[in-house]
Amino acid sequence: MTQIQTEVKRVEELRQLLQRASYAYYVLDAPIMEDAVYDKFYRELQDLEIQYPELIAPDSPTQRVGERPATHFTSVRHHIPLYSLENAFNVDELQAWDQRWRRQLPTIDSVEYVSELKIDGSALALTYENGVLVRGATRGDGVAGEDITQNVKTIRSIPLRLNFGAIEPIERVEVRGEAFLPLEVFKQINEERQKAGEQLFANPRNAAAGTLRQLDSRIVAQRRLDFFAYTLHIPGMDDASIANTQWEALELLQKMGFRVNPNHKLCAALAEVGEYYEYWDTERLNLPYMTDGVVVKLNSFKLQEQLGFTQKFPRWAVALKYPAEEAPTRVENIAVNVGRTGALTPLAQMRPVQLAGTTVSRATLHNSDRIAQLDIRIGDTVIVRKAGEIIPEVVRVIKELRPDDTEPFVMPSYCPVCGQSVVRESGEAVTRCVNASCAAILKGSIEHWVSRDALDIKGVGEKLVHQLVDKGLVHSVADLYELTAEKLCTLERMGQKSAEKLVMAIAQSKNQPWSRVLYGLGIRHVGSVNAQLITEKYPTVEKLETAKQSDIAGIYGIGAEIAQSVYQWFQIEANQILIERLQATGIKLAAEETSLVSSGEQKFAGKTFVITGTLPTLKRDEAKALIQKAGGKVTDSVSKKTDYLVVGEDAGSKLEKAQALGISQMSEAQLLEILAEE
Ligand code: 0OX
Repeated sequence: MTQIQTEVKRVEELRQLLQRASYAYYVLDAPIMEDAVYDKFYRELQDLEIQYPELIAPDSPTQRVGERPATHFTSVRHHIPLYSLENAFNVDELQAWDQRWRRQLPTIDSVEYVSELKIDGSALALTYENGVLVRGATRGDGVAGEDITQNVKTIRSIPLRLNFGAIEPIERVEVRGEAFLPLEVFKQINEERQKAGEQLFANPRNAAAGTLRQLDSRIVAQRRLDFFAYTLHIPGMDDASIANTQWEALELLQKMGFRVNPNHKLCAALAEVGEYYEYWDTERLNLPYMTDGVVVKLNSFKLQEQLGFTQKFPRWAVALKYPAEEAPTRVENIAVNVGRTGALTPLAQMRPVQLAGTTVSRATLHNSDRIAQLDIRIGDTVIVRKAGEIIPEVVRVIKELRPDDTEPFVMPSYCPVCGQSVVRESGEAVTRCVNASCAAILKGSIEHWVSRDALDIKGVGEKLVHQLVDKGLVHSVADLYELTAEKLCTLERMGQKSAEKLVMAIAQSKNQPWSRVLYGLGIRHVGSVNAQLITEKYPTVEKLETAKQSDIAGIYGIGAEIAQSVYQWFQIEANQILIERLQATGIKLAAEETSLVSSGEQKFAGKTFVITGTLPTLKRDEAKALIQKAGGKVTDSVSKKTDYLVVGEDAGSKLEKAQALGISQMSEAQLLEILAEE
């Protein structure tokens, strides 16, 4: 075997191995390989693909990491339309559906039904050609959706290549299913968004749909979307008897490598469907994902075919929905909270009401636009919903029950905490207090500074922060470092020992890395991930303070909005003074280790690179610096000594020369991916 033949074989071997390991992990939930072992094989495959870019295939496990942002999604017509489902809201309506289809086929007596949980996510249509995923599309209007293939490829439980082990290879396979965000991931995303001062997703469905429509698939890759398959279309499936029933189709989907929700049930009579519905009404609250009903399908494909479709729905299926978790209650007051970013958030204080097993007495009203849109007033009877079973919100007002003397809500013109005028910038929904010394903003920013992902100061909680601010002991986070045990002892219920412990904990936080400090400053849009990206590029505060906005925006993963926010923060004099004070306390405002290479390993040691053409996000100097940080050398001209050519747009003679010399090429995305790998 020649060298290249051996490498081709190895690439194929590695892909199969990684594919099997990934399937075991993400679909079967039964890992067969240690993470470190997986990573080693993954790296080996990646290295081979860098060396032989011609071997990169669309179904390679390395293709799941996302690509550089798309400018838009193209519209694609579905090969087979995606129908929606008719709804039934109780067992009577389920029976009505059953009678309706029976009228059309009066000779049919007993039938089998398949009951499936109705996953509350976003429907996807996947196309496989010769076993390889070639397209992933959103539902859209059912006839045409958006091509989101790059995003779909980042979902680990969606196979990039079908396992045809069980059946004959098929030219084209269409699979439909539901992409969803596990509740835990949803919660985590919202926590991060809250910390970064960004608008929260109302529920996991919106978060999943929003994620799928992200133009930057690298962000999608981080969001850990999951997928349950439920429909299999194979042209000619009926006569080839690949599957004759929905039950068999679900089995086949599983064999092909898809994750199928394990809670489906074959029911011999409608009464069994009813029992299934009752059972899951409460049981579903223990599942790690959202469900909003049961989908009931006639099992036989022959019957499905005979019944066909109405304009909108299949006649052979129905969604038996659970009642939405909504309840009426009365708004007793509308309070206005001020958060650490100064944002004024109206909050409905309501007569307590039971919702999804918990008592709800407060609901966010988001902002004044939302209140105006719904016209919520004190005294109104409203419908509250526990969106995503997590954040209660007001859905609508029952105007018929409005008392006579109500007034429309008006957002205060002054901050309810400090009394200073508030501002609402044009185009923004949020009204803000911009008084840097507002006690609410101060309390919020100190709570953020001491929080787990920031300076992580144990023992300093919300209550203590309030006491410190109210007593005038702390006017800025820098003041924390001037607290003494004596000063702390003046607080209610604070003993000498606890006070000393606190002073120690605060002092220890000076050892936290620069990235945490930057995150702790609470700059809008700078969550902990962004803070890391920024501090990798700007290893000292001096460099960041003097950076141009456009340079910050050029950081991989950081957009214009974040860059503007960072840039503006450092222009404010009070913030510059804060930085000086922090510097004086000995807090780390510089990175100790400045490498993007997290393990500190010199990935490109001994390798020579040439960069050609315009790279999509990095400037030439930035790419050079990254390569050098990883131990690589960057030269200007291509020669036999060049190991890799990093290729951008409009590459000219260097590319030709590299091709002639058989030198490996890589894109900016590949370069960054290798550098970012643990
Ligand atoms: C779900 C779900 C949605 C088949 C023909 C019309 C609806 N959200 O979990 N749809 C379907 O089936 C299609 N099944 C499901 N389980």
